[in-house]
Amino acid sequence: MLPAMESLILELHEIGAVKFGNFKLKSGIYSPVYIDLRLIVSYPSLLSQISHTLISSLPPSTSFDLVCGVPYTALPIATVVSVSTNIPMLMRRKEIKDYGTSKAIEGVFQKDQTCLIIEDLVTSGGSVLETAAPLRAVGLRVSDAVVLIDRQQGGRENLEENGIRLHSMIRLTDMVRVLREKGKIEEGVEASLIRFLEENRRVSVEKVKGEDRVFGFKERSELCRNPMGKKLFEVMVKKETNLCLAADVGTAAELLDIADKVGPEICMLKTHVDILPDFTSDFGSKLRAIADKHKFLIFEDRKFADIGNTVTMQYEGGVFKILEWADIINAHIISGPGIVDGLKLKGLPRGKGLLLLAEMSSAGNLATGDYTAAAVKIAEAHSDFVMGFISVNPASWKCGYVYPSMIHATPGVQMVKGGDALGQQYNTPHSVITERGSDIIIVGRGIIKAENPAETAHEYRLEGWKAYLEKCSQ
Ligand code: 5BU
Repeated sequence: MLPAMESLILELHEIGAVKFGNFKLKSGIYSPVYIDLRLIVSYPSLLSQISHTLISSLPPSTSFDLVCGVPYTALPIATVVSVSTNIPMLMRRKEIKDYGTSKAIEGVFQKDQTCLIIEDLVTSGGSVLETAAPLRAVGLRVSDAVVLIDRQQGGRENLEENGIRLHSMIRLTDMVRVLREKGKIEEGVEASLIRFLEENRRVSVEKVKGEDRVFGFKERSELCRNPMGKKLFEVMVKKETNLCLAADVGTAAELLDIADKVGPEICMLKTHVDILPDFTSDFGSKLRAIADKHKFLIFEDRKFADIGNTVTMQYEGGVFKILEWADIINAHIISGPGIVDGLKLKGLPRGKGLLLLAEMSSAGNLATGDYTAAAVKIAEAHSDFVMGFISVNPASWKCGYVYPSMIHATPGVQMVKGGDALGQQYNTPHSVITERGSDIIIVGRGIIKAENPAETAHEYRLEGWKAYLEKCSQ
């Protein structure tokens, strides 16, 4: 260990930032060590020393355009780093109170810039993730975090799983060893700390993963870069519905009729325009008028799958001219990210949004595991146009953190779990929203085959919204 690091540890102990005893932590467990780095603001030369050492302890290959401290304790550290390196800083708001005007991230930045997160102390890594989420949601890249003290309780692993490398200046075990060597603590204290770390090796990953649950639709709309995603969240909040009708009826006339009847209950209406035998070129404008009347968005479930150049023509041209009337479309990622570039070329200038098929509801489908993770990667790289996913069980995704700005819409929903004769699999609204972690229920035959579709849609709407509120209150 460098002498400078040793003197830093001694100084932290000296000012009482590191205490030994038996302390009850927030999680309820007892720890033999307690670290409170809020004190460092009272010791300017120590603060300056910490900030300089933090930056110089980073591997030379780490490059970044901006720094952001995790509120609150790391804010002064980040400020000193910013001033001394002349690298601009951003601030993350801890609470967004006024959703209309407040921003989650304060400061000047451009999409795709890289932001280094600065933190004082890492236990589970949850606070770093809470700061990484809104940074990533506004289009910044977050791949590294630097911390003064790593408590070695799983933070490094949890962050790694979420695509963030943790660089720590001081590990708790090294700190305690130095203090013991310098005669500041007894041998027994070091031994009890090592025992404590062995027994509490990994602080709840579940909690870290569940951190995004605190974001409600309102706050998530603030984080959206895609204008249609933002609008969908706003419609959901305003109308208090997360129901999408899959309007798979026999004719265009029937579709317009059911759209008008069910319109007040839904946030989105999903079409398969190529199944309508009486489609005419005024279909789009007629459906648009109904959508405007009842304030829902139109989602054409076209499932584009070709190369970028072809999908631009399929989106804009042909008989259906989907670009003219659909607010939202979806696409497979089987052909690679070029499909998103192609659709974006036409859709983004007109404020449209894209859902990527990360999963499917049918039995035996191949959109699983690495395929799903690849969809998430592509979506995050195009978060100006991709507003979310067709998902089935996002709570089970192994790819780690997914931007809270991304909306999950799930087909295969009926009041009773089951399936049809052709491989469709149904889950209930409650399970889809709470256990499976989705946002929107997409219901087709459960509503259109009902005796009274409008009444049944109302029931689905209540079920879906109740489940959303339940999830928020957890
Ligand atoms: P249902 O009648 O609720 O089973 O209709 C489901 C609708 O969702 C239907 O239009 C399908 O084309 C659509 N769907 C789906 O069921 N599963 C998927 O994985 C995708 C879309 Br993507």
